[in-house]
Amino acid sequence: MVAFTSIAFAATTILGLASAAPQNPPPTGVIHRIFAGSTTANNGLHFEPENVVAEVGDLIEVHFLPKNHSFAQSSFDKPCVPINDNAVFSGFQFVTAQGEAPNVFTFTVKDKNPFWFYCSQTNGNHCQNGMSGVINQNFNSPNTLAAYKAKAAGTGTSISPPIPGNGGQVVPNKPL
Ligand SMILES: *[C@@H]1O[C@H](CO)[C@@H](O)[C@H](O)[C@H]1NC(C)=O
Ligand SMILES: [Cu+2]
Repeated sequence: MVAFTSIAFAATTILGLASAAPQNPPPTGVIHRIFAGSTTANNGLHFEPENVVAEVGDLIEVHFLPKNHSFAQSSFDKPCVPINDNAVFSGFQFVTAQGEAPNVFTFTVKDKNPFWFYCSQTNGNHCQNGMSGVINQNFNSPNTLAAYKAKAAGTGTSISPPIPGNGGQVVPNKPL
């Protein structure tokens, strides 16, 4: 029942995306939930999970916990800044005082390349303080998440990508 609902939800979401963004790969129906924020880890400056392995066509669904977080795409080489002007970016529209924000940010995995992400909140320097993660890290490469975080710790102010909501969709957070 739960699985069926998830798949139906994913199919609906992807169909919605398909008309807006025809370059999306066929959906697998698999959803990876990433929680931005934490009630326990690293004073809340944490993505859980922060190291995700996903297939092309899988859906990433970012849920937001308290504080004012975002989900933004960077490169490995330059943590805490957008990978380019077209970086995936949730925007800051998921502020919640308690529990999960009413909406989630979703996007489809388009390839198997490492996808580095960070929270671009400058109030408290979330990225410099460890709020980052990766989808499809190359485990044979020295470009590890630990290396990214170490580099992030030494960077200056974070920068948000230019287009809030870019590369994904803001949809209601449906209970499982
Ligand atoms: C959330 O953070 C962003 C970026 O720092 C800021 O522009 C926005 O006003 C904040 N929203 C709230 C409700 O605090
Ligand atoms: Cu944050």
